[in-house]
Amino acid sequence: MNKKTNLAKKKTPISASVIENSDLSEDLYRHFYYTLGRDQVNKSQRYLYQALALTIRDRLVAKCRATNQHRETTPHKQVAYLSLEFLMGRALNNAILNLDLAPQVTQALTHYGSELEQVAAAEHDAGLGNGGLGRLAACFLDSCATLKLPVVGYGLRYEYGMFNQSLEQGRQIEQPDHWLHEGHPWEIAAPEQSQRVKFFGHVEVYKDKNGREHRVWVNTQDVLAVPYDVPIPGYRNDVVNRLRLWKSEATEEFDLSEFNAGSYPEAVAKKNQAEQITMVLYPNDASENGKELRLRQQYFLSSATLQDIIAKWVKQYGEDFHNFPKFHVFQLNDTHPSIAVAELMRILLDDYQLDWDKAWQITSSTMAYTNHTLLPEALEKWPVRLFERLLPRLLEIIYEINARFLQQVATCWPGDTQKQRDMSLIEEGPEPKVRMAYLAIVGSYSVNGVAALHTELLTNGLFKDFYALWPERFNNKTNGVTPRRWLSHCNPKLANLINQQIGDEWVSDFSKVNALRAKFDNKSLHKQWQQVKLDNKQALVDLVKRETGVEFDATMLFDVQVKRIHEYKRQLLNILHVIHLYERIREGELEGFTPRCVLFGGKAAPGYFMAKLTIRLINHVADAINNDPVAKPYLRVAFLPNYNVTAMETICPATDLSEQISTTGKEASGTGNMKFMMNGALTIGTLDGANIEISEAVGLDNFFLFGAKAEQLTQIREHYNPNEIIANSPNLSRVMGLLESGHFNLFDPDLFQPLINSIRDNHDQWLTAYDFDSYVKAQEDAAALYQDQSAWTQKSILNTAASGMFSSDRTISQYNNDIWQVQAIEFNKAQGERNA
Ligand code: 26W
Repeated sequence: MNKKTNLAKKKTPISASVIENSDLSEDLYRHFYYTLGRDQVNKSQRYLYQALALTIRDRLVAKCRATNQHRETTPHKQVAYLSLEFLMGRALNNAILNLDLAPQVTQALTHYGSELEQVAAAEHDAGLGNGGLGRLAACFLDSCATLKLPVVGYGLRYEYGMFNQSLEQGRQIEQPDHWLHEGHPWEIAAPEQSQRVKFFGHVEVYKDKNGREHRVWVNTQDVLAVPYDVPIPGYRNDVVNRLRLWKSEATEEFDLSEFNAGSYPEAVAKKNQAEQITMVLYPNDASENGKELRLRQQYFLSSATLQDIIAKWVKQYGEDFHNFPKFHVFQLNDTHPSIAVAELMRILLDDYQLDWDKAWQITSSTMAYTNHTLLPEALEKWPVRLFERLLPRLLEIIYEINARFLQQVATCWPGDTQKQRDMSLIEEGPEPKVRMAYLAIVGSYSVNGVAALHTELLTNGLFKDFYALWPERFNNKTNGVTPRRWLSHCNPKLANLINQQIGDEWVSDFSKVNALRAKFDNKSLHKQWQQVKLDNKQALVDLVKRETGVEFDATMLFDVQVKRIHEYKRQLLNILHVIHLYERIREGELEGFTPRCVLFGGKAAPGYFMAKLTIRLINHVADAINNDPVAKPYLRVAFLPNYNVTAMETICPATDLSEQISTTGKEASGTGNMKFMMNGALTIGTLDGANIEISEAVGLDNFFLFGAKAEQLTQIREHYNPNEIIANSPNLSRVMGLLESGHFNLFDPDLFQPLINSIRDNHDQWLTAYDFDSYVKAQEDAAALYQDQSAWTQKSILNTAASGMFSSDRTISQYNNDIWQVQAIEFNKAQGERNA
């Protein structure tokens, strides 16, 4: 439909004749006209989006019910994926893709003079996560539904998700993300399945008539957990799984008792306190802040989820838990929900009177733990004192788990008291703390890392004593991402081109993308491949212009680093390289110079000074370069504000060069690296996390490798002398010279001194100076290759072709084969439709 008819239609009230069209059109009309009470599409497209979402939701609900009914009639094992974060992004297009409704939706929207793209843009991202860990959970849910596995996601329904980032004079400003403000059409509340979660109080001991001792947690302040279910559609397979998000509310009697006592304001205050629990997502990525509210969130999620599942069990099987491990697995997404280990013990011991050994056997054969980070500052430790006050009964249970565990340690290493101290769940010191990772390991039958190197570093380093004790518990599950969102949806032009070349089976069996490999040298494919990239780059040019005012040029090399801002991810190294390119331009060293646009994006934790300063440096450097007419033909730099899932959907299809430059040994896996690779970017990267597996899959000829190797690190750190390295490197000296001259901070002399000092510090953990020269060399190789477009395109195709193993479908199959062992449902279409 052309623009003119669009406008003409927009003014016309929607006529009842719409009802005569297909079912979907009728439903859309009904929701728009009756559910929402609208009769005109106004400029914002908001109501049309809501009506469309409700229309699609109807279809999801029908399939979800059919999926549930099928599962309820055939007893089966199920997985609960517990995560404090689910970074879902937008849901509309994903549902349309997975349900194969695009033609009908497009048709239905013509009656409103609208296009899907505009309507979809009205959806707020569900930003219930910080970064990698939360987005991984979202990709996993898509894969579980696509593989028809009975997996339910359990998380928190934060009122405020990840903050919105804007920039003021190059500084990050955080704004609250009230994403529920206009309602969330995808969720369905199930208040009848609410659970009570206990806090505070104390433990009383009594003996029953048989003389058996019982412990009861009394005088607690209870909070209600109300579930909201979000449907998760599989890819064109009629399966719809669920994500259950808990919202905290005050219990009724709480209000009443206070109210009756004449203390209305106090009652309201307590209500607020209860509702605070799920008010806001903590915006910390990789450093824990020890806030009490965070522990409350963790316990709230764990307790509500376990009670929910146990209540269903008891309803179906009574209080016999004998077979419970045959039917349930709890996968813990990092240590954040690891209090679940102690909570399941509490429920079995206190609520159902199981003896310790039986309860422990059940707990330790149903819990499985995934570790996502090696950074010591990210390892959660909660003060014993806090536990004692907030969760007194849980602390008792943790002490008992520890006492029994330390017996095992003593048996294994007789007389080695140091070993007992090292492995204890309780860290000694002036402020004793509970080590949550150790609790998770001791209580789980499986412990996994998220990339080969990461798992190796866990078993040889961080968790080596536990590995010595229980080697069979440890396993690797290299991360993956869903090719539905990260290729089919976000890059439809490339997806179509791939379909033309090798058919479309890759969408649900991504190993098939390997068939592209045979065509890497096909000249007519090259042309089309380049055209797709150019179109995608133009879309990013528009986004960057709109959001930052900076003009990118789609014919230049697009060099992109988007991820959380953290010292270990080394955005600083990248900006030093940008300064190096700028120096070359200023000095006229332009031989073989490949013009490039460098894009940065990412949020810094609000309290992370160095990360925030790095954002300022990037913006100051970008300003200097973008305002220098000499640089314009060669170099443009932008920092895209508010990087999120939706932004990545435009960024990764348009990227030529993917920056994965963390200090070796620090990035557990990375998943952005996989999204870029699928979309045909080449990677410049260190041998860190999943980069290693990426470089092996595509071959080192098709990957720009640089930097220190993991096995060299100890030695490098021992004698590290960055000042000497700088002095011996003409390029780095020149870069540091410009930076230290104040060129980028003329009105604020010492502004960037902390960053400069960190580079020059002998104890710089991130080894920025060490890797600089080899980084520049790898960048030169990339730049030179880009000038040979045919050679570049070959490698681009080879990258997509080799990305088959980085589908989260592969990852989830491995979780299922090695850890969960649940059955895919055999669901015939006819049955699904009948039930619907
Ligand atoms: C308690 C504060 C806190 C918050 C978040 C500590 C740690 C985290 C996460 C573990 C950080 C995170 O997202 N880790 C990332 O997980 C991804 C998925 O496995 C990996 O790809 C990334 O390498 C890893 O940094």
